[in-house]
Amino acid sequence: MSDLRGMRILSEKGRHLQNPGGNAGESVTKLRDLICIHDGPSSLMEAHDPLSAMVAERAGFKGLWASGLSISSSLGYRGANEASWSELANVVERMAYAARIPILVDGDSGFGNFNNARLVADRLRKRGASGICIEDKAFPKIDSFIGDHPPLADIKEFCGRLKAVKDTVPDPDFVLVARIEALITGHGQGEALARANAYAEAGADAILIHSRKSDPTEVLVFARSWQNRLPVVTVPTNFRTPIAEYRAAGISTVIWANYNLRAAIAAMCDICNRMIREEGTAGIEPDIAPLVEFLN
Ligand code: SPV
Ligand code: MG
Repeated sequence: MSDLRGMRILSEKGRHLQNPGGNAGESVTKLRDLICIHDGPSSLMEAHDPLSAMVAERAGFKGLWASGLSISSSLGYRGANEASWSELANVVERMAYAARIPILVDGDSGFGNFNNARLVADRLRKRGASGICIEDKAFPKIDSFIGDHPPLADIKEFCGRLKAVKDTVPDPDFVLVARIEALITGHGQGEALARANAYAEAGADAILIHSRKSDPTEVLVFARSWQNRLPVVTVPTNFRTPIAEYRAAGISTVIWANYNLRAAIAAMCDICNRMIREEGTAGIEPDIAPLVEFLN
């Protein structure tokens, strides 16, 4: 049977899907604390809707990653900027309303040039986000794990996007994470470090370094060379590494980028298959959340 503790707590606390307590305000500082001060690594758990946000919060996660890929998938889009920024903002607002822990939003490449990036960041903040991550690719982006690598954004142009976000979002605690795709695109450590330096100068609060390899070596090498000039965030989507290794390399934050969505897909597939096979629901009833628990 699946673990339904999260769902039970929702009802025990009388928590409603629409939580007027919301996320805006107090939680902004908490994301900065998680990413920038914590002696880490902190964990940000993926959520793609209010329900997954609440489940993650109730399980004990201190912060959320509003994953572009997961939100796109749950809305029926591919991870290729098919969802508009306003569709993303609608989901983020509902998540922020449902959970009190802070949300770092995956802003893809910023939905355009510097002007789009600043507008999206500001609107997301107004709708409950505590920070945004933007990556040094062009718009429209394609997911880093799909197909060939598109060219990296020009460093100066990408710095313009970062500066525009910093200049526009009035809250100094709103966290701007600059995501570097140099390793994913095979440009190597030198390019990644040059970009990290430029993005720090442009005002980023943290650097997200990503890898497509099946082990974390290049991420750990980057983190050790970078020496925490800004906090380093990483996304172990392709590798299973003990947290202690990230800690030893000085990594501040680990993003579990798609685990809630993948868990939900697996559970839904299992239940659908069993209902067809078993021609009834008696067998599955003990394994799913009781109706009353998510109505409360
Ligand atoms: C996402 O969750 O959309 C991400 C992280 O960007 S990853 O899929 O690992 O690139
Ligand atoms: Mg993404």
